[in-house]
Amino acid sequence: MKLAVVGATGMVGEVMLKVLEERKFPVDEILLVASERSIGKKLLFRGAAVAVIGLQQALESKPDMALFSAGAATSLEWAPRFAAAGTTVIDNSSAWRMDPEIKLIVPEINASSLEVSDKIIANPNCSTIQLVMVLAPLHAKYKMKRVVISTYQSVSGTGVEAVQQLENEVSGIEGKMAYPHPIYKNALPHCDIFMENGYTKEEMKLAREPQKILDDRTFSVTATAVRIPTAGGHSESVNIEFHTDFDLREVRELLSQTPGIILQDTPEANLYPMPVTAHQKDEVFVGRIRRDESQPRSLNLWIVADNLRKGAATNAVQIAEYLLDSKLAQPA
Ligand code: A2P
Ligand code: 11C
Repeated sequence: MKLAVVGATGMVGEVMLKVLEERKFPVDEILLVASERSIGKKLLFRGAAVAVIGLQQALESKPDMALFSAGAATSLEWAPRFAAAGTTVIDNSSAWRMDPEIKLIVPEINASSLEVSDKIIANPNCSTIQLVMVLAPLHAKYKMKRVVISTYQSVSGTGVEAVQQLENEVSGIEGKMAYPHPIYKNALPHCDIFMENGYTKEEMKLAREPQKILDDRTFSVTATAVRIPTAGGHSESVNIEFHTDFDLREVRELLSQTPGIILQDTPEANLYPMPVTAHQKDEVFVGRIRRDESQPRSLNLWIVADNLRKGAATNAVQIAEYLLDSKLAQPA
């Protein structure tokens, strides 16, 4: 297996390498790819120093699979070139997610829709992945009508410059600003860019991606996405209205039995999901499960996950594992 990691020097790329190692993904040769300015830089993979190469050199090496996390512009330009060369691309950018020809995959939910002909596969947005992991089993049982979500997203979702801005502000150092305002001691109702309809791009990803992943347009999602001064881990307050009524014990039972989900719902012992406890974990944590007493058949809950892991790197590696296990992508 010849595997390329495009964006290997980035925040998600670094976690991808760690996750590939941890999960013992069967790599015979790894190609670490980044921008021109990083060519020749050495990164560690499984204890060995590997030199970073450029996209053209990686393409000429014809990897069997490529995990892309180098931004939408790089993916738009280069993913089709790799796909044409026979590489199966798993793309973590927003470039292909809503393309009707491209599948948007959370392995626990819809990996079985994948076929050999899928040469570009999209990894959903981080805040979408943790949301749909919890929505999927509930939707299958009670059928959702409407979801209202507010997010509390960490600075690591924005990238290195935002992490640096928070660290600078905590230490009282003046530096480059990744956000238009201070983030320390603050909350910005502003994740990604504003669209013409007054929503942010992040809010529109949350509104649209779940329907594609669950292959159902009969429910609707509305979102407010907020950036908060946490280093890593996104949190979400979610209100779901169902068509069918539920039993709270049954909801807890269902979620606790769903692979990839950990139920943390013992409020009397102060046990509920938090970014600090979800950090470096691959699972999605859910708690604060309670009936919405303001209207029938409605539920409130709280979801937390490590946005760089299940929200990005782990989900991408799980797709690669599925492709290998089901022989949809094989070493040449
Ligand atoms: P580089 O480190 O050389 O800039 P992050 O999302 O953390 O900012 O990381 C982005 C990743 O995408 C980095 O590995 C970065 O490489 C890579 N990248 C950015 N632009 C390009 C490009 N034009 N070609 C290849 N890799 C790119
Ligand atoms: C954030 N969700 O936290 C973003 C990061 O579309 O892949 C990931 C952006 C994307 O701001």
